[in-house]
Amino acid sequence: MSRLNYQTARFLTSAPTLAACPPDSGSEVAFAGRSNAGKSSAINALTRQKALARTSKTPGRTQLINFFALGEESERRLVDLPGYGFAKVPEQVKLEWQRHLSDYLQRRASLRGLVLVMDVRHPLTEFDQTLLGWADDKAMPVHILLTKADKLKRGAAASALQQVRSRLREWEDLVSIQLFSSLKGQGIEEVHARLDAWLLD
Ligand SMILES: Nc1nc2c(ncn2[C@@H]2O[C@H](COP(=O)(O)OP(=O)(O)O)[C@@H](O)[C@H]2O)c(=O)[nH]1
Ligand SMILES: [Mg+2]
Repeated sequence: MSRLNYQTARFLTSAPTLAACPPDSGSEVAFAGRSNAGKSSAINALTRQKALARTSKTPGRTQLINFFALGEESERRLVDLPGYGFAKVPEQVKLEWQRHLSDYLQRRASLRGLVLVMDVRHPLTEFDQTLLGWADDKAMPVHILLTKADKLKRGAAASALQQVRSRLREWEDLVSIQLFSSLKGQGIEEVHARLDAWLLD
């Protein structure tokens, strides 16, 4: 059982830039990942809500930083960051989003940790690695979800996990990694435990 009740998550606000984010007090955990990796589905699974974070088959729709509050107060938050890595967007727009993302990660004082969502079949894209570099610069802990684990057989999923672990061995103080499936509800308790540790610290 998690200590915080993630089912109480509710939409708080959306912000296009760091300046428009809600007050930087309390604590929050941000979810990042390539478009279509399964980030919105993971947030919905973790909060046991069907449509809290919108899921879409069209990548790149979510361009805003979306804030969800746990419980009545707004002092503990989950944050859905804009997805990255989609093709159909002009380079200029991509760069702009990357700047907002980097601003947020570098400057947000209430940020306690980053959940990095990767498709277990396509882990560690170039921008995933860029993000890990930014997190490392700030000594920001990262918890990696290798999601869509249901798409692989058990042995293949386990070996994907081992491979990502070994590639990130030099960062093992800051980075933890697990398998996850929003579809099957696999790995939810493990994420809740990590979120509890960050948000209740
Ligand atoms: N099989 C399977 N499909 C998933 C899982 N998570 C997400 N998807 C699918 O992957 C697509 C992208 O998911 P979405 O959550 O919108 O990705 P986002 O762009 O990262 O927010 C959707 O069609 C989802 O239904 C999962 O754990 N298993
Ligand atoms: Mg999404």
